[in-house]
Amino acid sequence: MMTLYTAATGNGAKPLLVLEELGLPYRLHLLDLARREQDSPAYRALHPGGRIPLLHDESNGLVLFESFAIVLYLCEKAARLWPIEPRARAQTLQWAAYVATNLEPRGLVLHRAQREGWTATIPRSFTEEYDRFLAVLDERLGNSPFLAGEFTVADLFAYPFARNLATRDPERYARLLHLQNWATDIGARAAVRAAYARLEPA
Ligand SMILES: N[C@@H](CCC(=O)N[C@@H](CS)C(=O)NCC(=O)O)C(=O)O
Repeated sequence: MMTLYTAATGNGAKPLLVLEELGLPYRLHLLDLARREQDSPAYRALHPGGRIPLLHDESNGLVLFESFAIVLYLCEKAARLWPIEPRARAQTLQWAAYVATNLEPRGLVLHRAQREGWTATIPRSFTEEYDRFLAVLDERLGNSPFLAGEFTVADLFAYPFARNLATRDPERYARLLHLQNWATDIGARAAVRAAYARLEPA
């Protein structure tokens, strides 16, 4: 059995989406980040940085953090969602890395600026660069139904970013029509709906 320690955030959703899509058995341990449950000594013993998500695989004792590492581990374990064929495998990594390294950090800066009231200090060059990165993603999804050509872990890994963009930055999201169509399709998957129902119970 595996236990996923997580919370209702973009990174926190990623392994849950993959667990549901793969149909692997797991226990869910939701942490209340606002109450700083991630700082408890018991949790810090698992993750010294006190961050979510974290996976404990009791079958082999592995304790793993970083959402990208966790989702790839799950795909390897189930031998699904991460293609074996080298070209498709590399493209899967490419698009997941594209989102994780170019889009998510910039999106987070803009979100924090909005929440904390320092949007006016962000230079135009920053948002222009962000828009260029987003345009590449949008164009890709205009040419392919899925990021790596076929449905892979890259689509599940990237979905929480698009979902957050839709609520945090609706004007920007409204300009990205292919991203919107793709996100509607991914969000309608039974596994994705099941994951969010567990993560964000009504
Ligand atoms: N790069 C890490 C990011 C982990 C991370 O920063 N998680 C945030 C939630 S998205 C967290 O645990 N925050 C807890 C805190 O701020 O104390 C990953 O992808 O797993």
